[in-house]
Amino acid sequence: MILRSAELETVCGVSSRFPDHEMPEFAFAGKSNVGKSSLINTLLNRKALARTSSQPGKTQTINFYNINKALYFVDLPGYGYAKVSLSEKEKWGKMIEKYLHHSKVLKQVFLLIDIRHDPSANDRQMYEWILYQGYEPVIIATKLDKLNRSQIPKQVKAVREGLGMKKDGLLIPFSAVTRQGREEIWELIENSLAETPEEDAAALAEPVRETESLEKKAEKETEEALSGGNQK
Ligand SMILES: Nc1nc2c(ncn2[C@@H]2O[C@H](COP(=O)(O)OP(=O)(O)O)[C@@H](O)[C@H]2O)c(=O)[nH]1
Ligand SMILES: [Mg+2]
Repeated sequence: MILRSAELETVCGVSSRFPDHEMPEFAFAGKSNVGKSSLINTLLNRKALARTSSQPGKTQTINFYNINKALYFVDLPGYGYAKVSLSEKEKWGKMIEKYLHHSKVLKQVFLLIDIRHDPSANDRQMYEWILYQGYEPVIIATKLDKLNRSQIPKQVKAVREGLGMKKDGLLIPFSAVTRQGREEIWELIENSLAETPEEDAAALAEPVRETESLEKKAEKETEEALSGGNQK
């Protein structure tokens, strides 16, 4: 992907309407402080487009980043921050649910899990939720640089098992520090984008065939009418 532009285009609060556009969306979910903003910045080669924070749980918004005027990254609100009230927690839940349920252009959901820790109850709930909405989440195991090489396989296993992932479920270890995993994530996004025109083509093929057959029918009727007329 050649990055030509990236900008934060829309910030949605609880009662905001989500933007209405036809471009494919890729959403990022995960508990606050897991490294969502850092991942988005790394993918976009930007230092601080998505604000990283030392104050987790502050942003309870859904942020839409327009990339190349062709696709969107959607930064979902971080969950699981202990210091927010129950009503705040309900708010993020409703927002995420509303988004997952309503987006018609959402292509892929990435769920971020800190590779150092076993998934929490909130992580599992989020994973199930994404599945329930009909999406197969790709897991990004963040902060890979914080582990020794020898610890990685064990932690990957812990994340997989903790979430109850399917055997063929995708997990990409990632580090915003070393940028490991960046190419793999872009590859997934690009593959997903490449599928779009085919789907569109398939959707378009139907009416085209119909039009053709209608035209043929009209021709045939005209011919019949004409030949009938000649016979008289
Ligand atoms: N070592 C390391 N630190 C990271 C990584 N990703 C994020 N962080 C740090 O973790 C904190 C939270 O990151 P942020 O991207 O704001 O998380 P968010 O709340 O999920 O958006 C910040 O201090 C980041 O610098 C990573 O891959 N490696
Ligand atoms: Mg963030």
